This record gives sequence, C-alpha cells and structure tokens, in this order.
Amino acid sequence: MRIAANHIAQHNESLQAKHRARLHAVLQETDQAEAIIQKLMAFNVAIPSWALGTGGTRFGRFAGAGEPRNLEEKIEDVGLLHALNNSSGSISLHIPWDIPKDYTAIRELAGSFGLSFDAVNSNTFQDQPGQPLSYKFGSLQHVNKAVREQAIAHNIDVIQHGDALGSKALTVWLADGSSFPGQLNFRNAFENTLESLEVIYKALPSDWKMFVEYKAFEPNFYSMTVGDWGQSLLYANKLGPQAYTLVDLGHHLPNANIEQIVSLLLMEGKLAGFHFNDSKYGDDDLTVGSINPYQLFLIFKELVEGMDARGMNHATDLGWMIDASHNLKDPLEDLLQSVEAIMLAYAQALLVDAAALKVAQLNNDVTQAQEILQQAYRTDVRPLVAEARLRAGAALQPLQLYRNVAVRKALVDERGSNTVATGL
Ligand code: LRH
Ligand code: MN
Repeated sequence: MRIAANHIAQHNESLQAKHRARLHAVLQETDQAEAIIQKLMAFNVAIPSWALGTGGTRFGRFAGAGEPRNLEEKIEDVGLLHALNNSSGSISLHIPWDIPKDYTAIRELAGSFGLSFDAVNSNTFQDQPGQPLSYKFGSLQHVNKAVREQAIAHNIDVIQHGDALGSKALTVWLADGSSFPGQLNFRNAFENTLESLEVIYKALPSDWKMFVEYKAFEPNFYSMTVGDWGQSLLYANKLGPQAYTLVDLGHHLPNANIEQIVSLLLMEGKLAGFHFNDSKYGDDDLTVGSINPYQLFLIFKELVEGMDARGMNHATDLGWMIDASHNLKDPLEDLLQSVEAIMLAYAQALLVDAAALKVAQLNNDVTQAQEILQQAYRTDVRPLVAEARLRAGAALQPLQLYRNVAVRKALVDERGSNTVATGL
C-alpha cells in the first residue's frame, strides 16, 4: 500500500495553522531552530525487517492482522513509514528470515520507496530445517570446530546477500554462552569466538564494517560470550579497524549507565551504532522512549557531544537502527512512535547549550549543569521535528494520518487477517 501524496497534503493543510503557532513558540526559545531542522531532515533510522509483524514471548503470541507475507510486502510497509515521517529510509535485513530471491527486483522495489539497505544480521541462534549441526551449545564459541565452521560459512553467506543489496555492514549478535557454572571454559569460548570472527572479518569487503553486538543475558542465563561493552570492545580491538561495538539499549544489566558507555566507545572511535528500543527490566524490546525517555535524551546528548568532538557526520557516521518486538501494538504504529521518540531525543540534545555546560562543568557548578540539560529536555521540540517532516513532503502527524486513512484496515483487506510475518 502507498500513501497518496494528496492525502499527506490535505492532512498537512488541516494542521498547518496549529503547527505554525507551535513552531513560532519554540522559535522564541532558541536561535538554533533552523540548524536543528536541517539536521533532523538529514537524519534517518533503519527499520528492522524482523519487526513488521507481531512478536511474542515464550508465554504466547497474540497474532495481529494484515502482516507482510514476504520481503516485498515488508519493503512496502517500511516505504509507507518513510512516506509518513521521511526518517525511515532504510531497512535492516535478518538472514535467513528475509532472504532476497531476486536482488535486482528487491533493490528496484526498495528504490521506488526511496529505501536503501542498512546492516544485514546473521542468525546462528536458531537451527534451520535440515541444518547438519546444532547451535544448541553455541555457534562461533562451540567446542566442535565443525559447528564453528558452519556458523562462519553462514556469516560469510550473509555478507554476500548484503553486498548484493548495497548494504555496508554485518551485525553479529551471538546467543552463545552458558547457563550453568562449569558448563563453559570462558577463555576457550572467547578464543574460539575471536578465531571464528577473524575468518568472517577477512571476508568483509574493504568498505564494510562489522558490528559486534553484546548482551548481558538471554537466551543463556549464566554467561554470554559477548556479554558487555568491554568484551565487545576487546573483540573489536583485536579484530581490526573495520570492527565496532553495537549498543542495543536493552542488552544491559539493570541501572547500567548506557550514556557513559556510549561516550567512551565514541572516544575510542569504536562505536558502531545502535539498536534502539526501551525496557524496564530485561531485553523487553519495547517502543523507544516509552519507559525512560530521559535516558534516551542523555544518550543523544553524549552522542552529539562525542560526535562533534570527533567531527563526525551525525546522519551517516553511525548505524541508527531500531530493534523492537511488538507484542501488543500495531507494529507500524509502534515503529512510528519509536522513530518519533528518537527524533525528539536528538532534537533536544541538539538544543543543549554545550558551551555553557562546559563552563558549568569546569566550575563544578553541578546545579547549573543540570539546569542546562533540563532546559533542553523540557523544551517542546515536537514542532521542529514536525517542520522537518513538512519540508520533506511527509506528514505533520504521521500516526494521526496512519489512522485517518485506516492503513491497517487496507492491509488486512489486501493480505487477510491471518498472515504471519517472519521474524521475532
Ligand atoms: C538479540 C537481538 C539481536 C537480533 C535479535 C533479533 O536480542 O537484539 O540484535 O539479532 O535481537
Ligand atoms: Mn539487537
């Protein structure tokens, strides 16, 4: 389904006056508005191909309706999101959940929606039908060399799929680890994993990056072989300049200071990018900004400060991706809310008076430092994010328009109500 341009124009026309008034108000707050709007227009978040259907937990899955039946329909759904918010212009594929059959046709279809392909993700956390050797006790860490070689071959296969689509990065997340003390020799597991990653690293095209994604627990519950940012950085440093650490917000132990981790990985030039989501307890994969929007703001504050310190391009020098699972919400509405939360946190971070904050820090003026941060956080930047969409021909209020034109009903009419998308 494609959103008709006149639907967007009529929607924006109906909201124009209110938008202008709100925009005028925030223009009184800052002289940075134009620069912020330009940065927001350039900013893009990749949509995960595995999060366009309804997810579930081990306790159950409550099916949604009108879910995409294949990669073509997933590309259409991401194209629809991008038409509504102009900030969802790439799709991150998970192999083998979404293997393209005809690369040219898939690239042309994606191109017709203004979409490109972001990082591709390998999967050695499930056994595929007919797979010779099981990953039950791990993949790249496995004590059996043949299992490691099978997993290495899969990752190299994923690079080839991505290369044919114009992707420039491989994300490796390993479920590898142990659930009981004594089950694993940690050093052997690390060395097997590093040795395996080195073979995959050598298969990377020269302009590609490898994102090493860490996770504190699940599906193993005693140790994970890439369990935290320190371990991931150890791998990335030992592998070489094309290897980086990927931060999934839900992959930390409770109360971890993620913004400090981000600041230090940026300082080291080893931050790959993000899997954005939100959580209250574990890897809950909830809507971005739905539980802890202040933490998201603090993370973007460190990103802006750290990227500016290294002269990095905000829009292109890091991987901005969502990784969420939708158990209760319409997946497309959930993704629209997540992109909005990311754009708001970025805009608030751009509003931080960095010079004044530096002075407060140098004077140990703790109170003033908080005032400066919260002045930005408490500024309603929604009109700036909406204006960036308006100028790009997208919708002032994407979720509102999505509902007004009854997209989900149209998808159900087209696809039926019992279709199930591949993925989580
Ligand atoms: C693991 C993870 C990883 C993906 C998977 C779908 O929890 O975050 O990034 O491969 O989710
Ligand atoms: Mn992830």
